[in-house]
Order: sequence, then C-alpha cells, then structure tokens
Amino acid sequence: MQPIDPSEVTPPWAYFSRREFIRRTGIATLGAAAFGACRRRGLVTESETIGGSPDLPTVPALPTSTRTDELGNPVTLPYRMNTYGNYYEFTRDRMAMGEAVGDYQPPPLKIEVGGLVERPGTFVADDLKEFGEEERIYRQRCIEAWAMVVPWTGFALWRILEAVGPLPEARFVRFESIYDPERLPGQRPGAYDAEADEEEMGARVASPYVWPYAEGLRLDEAMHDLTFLATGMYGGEIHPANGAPARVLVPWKYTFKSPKAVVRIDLVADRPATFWNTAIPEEYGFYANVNPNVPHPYWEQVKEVRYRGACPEPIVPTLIFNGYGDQVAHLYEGMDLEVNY
Ligand SMILES: Nc1nc2c(c(=O)[nH]1)N[C@H]1C(S)=C(S)[C@@H](COP(=O)(O)O)O[C@H]1N2
Ligand SMILES: [Mo]
Repeated sequence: MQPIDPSEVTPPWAYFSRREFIRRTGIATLGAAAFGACRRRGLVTESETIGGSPDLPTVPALPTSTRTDELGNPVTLPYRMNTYGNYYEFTRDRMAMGEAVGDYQPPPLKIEVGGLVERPGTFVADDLKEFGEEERIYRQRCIEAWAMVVPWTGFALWRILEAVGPLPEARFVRFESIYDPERLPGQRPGAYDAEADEEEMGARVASPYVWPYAEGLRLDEAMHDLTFLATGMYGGEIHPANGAPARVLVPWKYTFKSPKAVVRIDLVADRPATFWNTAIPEEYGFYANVNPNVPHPYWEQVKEVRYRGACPEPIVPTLIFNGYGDQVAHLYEGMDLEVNY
C-alpha cells in the first residue's frame, strides 16, 4: 500500500471554485450553457464532433492541475468532474449532471457483500479501514468518447473479496447501486418515456432501464489489483455526483463498468445481467474493454476528448485497454475482442 503524502491530500486546485472558474474563463453559466459559451468562442470540442472533424482549432490551454497520471496526463479539475458526467439515477443529460444532483445527500457508507462466499458481511466506513487506504490516479474513458483523469482514494477490491472468501463456485461478481426512487428521480416509473426515446434517441433503448443500476465482472477481473473500491476522491470525500459514498472503478473498461453508489456486492456463478447490456446489448457488451479497434455504432473510439477543466480540451488517441494493457491484456489472451466487445 502506498501511503498518502499529506501535502498531496489537499492540493489548492481541489478547491477550484465556481467563482474561480468564472474568473479564469469568463464563463458565468455552467453545464449546457457553458458548453454553448465555449462553442461560441470556438473553444469547445464536444465528443460528438470527434468522428467527423479531426482538425479542431488549437487554442491556448486554460489552467490545469500540476498533477498527472503515470503517463503525464494532467488531472481533471474537480469542478469539471462533478458537473459533467452520466448518472442516470438523476438525469440523462450529461451536461446537466451537476445541476440534477443538486444538493442530494447520499446515505452513509454501507456495503453488503454476499452470495457465494464463506463469510458474508456488512461493511460500514469503520469496517473498511482494515483494508487500508491508498491514492490512485486513474484515467476514465466513457464509451461516448470523453475522458477524465481523477485521483481516487480507497483500496483494491480484492481485499474485501478475500475477506469474505469466494466459494469455488463463484465465477463472477455483481455490483448493485443504490435504489431509492423517492430521492432518485430517474428511477421513478415513467422517468424516461419510450415515445420521447424514440424521437430523441432513435429508439435505441431496447428495453426499459432496469433499476437498480447493476454491473459485473469476471472473478479474475474483479480480483485484479487495478479494480478499486473508492471511498474518496481529490483527497476528500467522493462528490455526490460521482458516486458517493462508495464506487467501484475498473479503469481499463468503458466507464459504464464503474458503478456509482455501490451498496451490494455478490459473488455469483453465472454472468450477471447488467444495466447497459440489458438496455442495448448490441452497443454495450459485457466486457466493454476500452478498444480503439472496435468501433461503437455511434462513436468510432479511435480518439477521445480529455476533459481537464473548462474548455478547451485536447483530443487524444484512445489507447487499448485505456493505457493499462501491460497490466490487463493477459486476462483476455485468446479471446476475440471484437466478438466479446
Ligand atoms: N449507478 C450508476 N453508475 C454509473 C452510471 C450511472 O448512470 N449510474 N453511469 C456510468 C457512466 S456511463 C459513466 S461515463 C460514469 C460517469 O462517471 P463520472 O460522472 O463520475 O465521471 O459513471 C458510470 N457509472
Ligand atoms: Mo459512460
């Protein structure tokens, strides 16, 4: 375990505030409007433009963090991370995620771990201390071709799996996110209506979303040291919009495989049904390893927008396994990655 250097825990840019954002960028309205403002100024590179226009304007870089991942990519400013993203429990508009989450207060940390294990257990924050704490700066890459670089604190998931003792029949791990329709508007019946879907999204959603959000991994993927259970980010707590109180991170896979607000982990015998794979199986496979050679029907996947702060943002090539190939490629030896997308 890597101890955390206290000087790293509260970097000044972690508090890059809304006021600071406005001062530095001159953009007063955030979310969708900010993107409009960036675009009008010729600064924005939205992910949808990636496929079509490789020659985007070069513009002066805005302030970014001095911290980087191991490949030298600057860490995304927390403000950007907390406002722009996907959290379907609240909204389908990734530009409005921050506003939609608003002042939502997540429940205290509590994770139940069970299924095919020797010692099922319920873990609250204090219980997790036995697994230690380290910081990791991970790249995350959404299947929609946008990406961020984020420092998380927590521990490798294998530590908790080892503590509960998987039985020999356990071959997969299933993660379940919070279910609370009273407080999570996206989970209410009719939140996303089928007719509007057809118009807005070309009837891409084959079946209604099945709540709670669930994800899954093969047991060997879940036991890999890169698979992480985060309880903090940027040296503090996880922001409610990014999956507080606890989140599983699988950095070599498209980020829909990194469920927010995980409340249950089960060891299971068969491949579990997962949220996106159930909704649109032709687009969202179970494996979902980041792979520039396997296009998604809407995002060609060879490039990505790497969000750092406000606009502008660089477009960078997408790396196989999101740049973690040296550590994870062996898990897929002999597997056809085009078939097992
Ligand atoms: N519970 C839950 N987890 C989720 C999602 C979600 O809608 N609900 N969206 C996924 C997708 S598609 C992405 S890209 C990331 C976004 O994470 P971020 O907002 O922290 O960047 O969360 C993933 N985990
Ligand atoms: Mo995503």
